[in-house]
Amino acid sequence: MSERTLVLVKPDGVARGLVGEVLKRIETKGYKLVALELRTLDRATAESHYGEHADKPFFKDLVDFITSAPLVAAVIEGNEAISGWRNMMGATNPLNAAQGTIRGDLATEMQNNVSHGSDSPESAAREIALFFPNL
Ligand code: IDP
Ligand code: MG
Repeated sequence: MSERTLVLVKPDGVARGLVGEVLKRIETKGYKLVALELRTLDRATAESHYGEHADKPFFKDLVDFITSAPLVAAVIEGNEAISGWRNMMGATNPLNAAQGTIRGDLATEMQNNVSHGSDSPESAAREIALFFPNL
């Protein structure tokens, strides 16, 4: 079933020049880009985006990180895009992410793991509306 999901190339990925690498994987896989923007997040948007983690010990550092520099936000569309993109990213901790995945190939640290993807249809709808309210 065709669905949409939110993709972020996080500030570490943008700073390291990995936007092209990530977008190339998305396009080569066969997903369609339906929105794409370079943006520096404000704190309120970041705290809303990561609201499910508000009580975690890493929350403040995570919000500091995600607002620290520009990121790339995108919406991609395709068959089973939510789980498909999660599979392409690999495990949250790059040390556990398989080779061949974005985090497995391109990252070494849990926080600075290059990319984000929505984890369910509900979070995809919420996150897409947060980043691209006009979509
Ligand atoms: P996900 O990005 O794979 O969905 P989540 O558990 O939703 O993983 O965590 C959101 C983001 O918060 C992660 O991608 C990572 O950047 C950061 N994060 C998660 N757990 C930790 C941790 O234990 N220490 C530091 N940062 C973390
Ligand atoms: Mg998550």
